[in-house]
Amino acid sequence: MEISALTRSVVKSNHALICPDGHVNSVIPGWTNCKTNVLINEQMGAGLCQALITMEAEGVVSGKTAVSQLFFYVIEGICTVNDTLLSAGQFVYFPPGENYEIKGASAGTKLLSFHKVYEPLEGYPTPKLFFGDSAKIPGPAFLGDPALRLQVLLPEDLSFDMAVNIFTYDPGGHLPFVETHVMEHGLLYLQGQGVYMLNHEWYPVKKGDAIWMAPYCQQWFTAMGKEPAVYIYYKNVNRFPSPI
Ligand code: UGY
Ligand code: MN
Repeated sequence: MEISALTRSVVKSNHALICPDGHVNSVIPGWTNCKTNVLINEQMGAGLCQALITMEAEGVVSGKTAVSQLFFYVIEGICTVNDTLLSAGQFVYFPPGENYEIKGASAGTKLLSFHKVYEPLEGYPTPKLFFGDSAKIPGPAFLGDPALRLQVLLPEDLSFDMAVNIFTYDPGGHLPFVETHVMEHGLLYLQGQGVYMLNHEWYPVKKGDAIWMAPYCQQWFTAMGKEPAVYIYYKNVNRFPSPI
């Protein structure tokens, strides 16, 4: 018998692991006939919001961005975003002040969203709405290790203050060193499993798990099992992190 009092999920001051067994839905105005799990947000001390949306028949996710930019990635299924058909692996970026409408989804379609308040940069235009396809984005070896491949989904352009990347690790592949950095991460496992070290604590992780890493949360990962481990993650970038 499953013990319902046990979970792998933890919420700590500088990191969190949120596993599917703990998901509780939120009602979001304008997001109807869908299940929305807000996995990470400012309430836990984060500088981003990350949500998982599961569409039901007749599901609609619509609204207008205000101060935040909004990124949607199709994990599985199909849907129409502002009249453009998207399927698994495809994504869309909405800058602040943009109307969005997602509908026509097959029941069970899963979307991941990242939301971040946009920080303008003098001399650089606010990015424009655009669509992309992770299948068309190259995944070069990370820091010279062919067991690790990194795909960068958003343009590497100073207009953007956030990055969204997909990291693929062959079984046994691991980060080359313990990262200690000011940038924050929100992350979702798309495939496989492994062990994450967060602030010197060790967590078995797998497909469906979400992780929040606050600035300076120390981090290291190794993939386990018979298939590559794949996660998609957010990172704040391109802005000076202290007042000037
Ligand atoms: O981009 C990154 O900082 C990345 N290497 N971090 C991570 O995967 N935890
Ligand atoms: Mn990192």
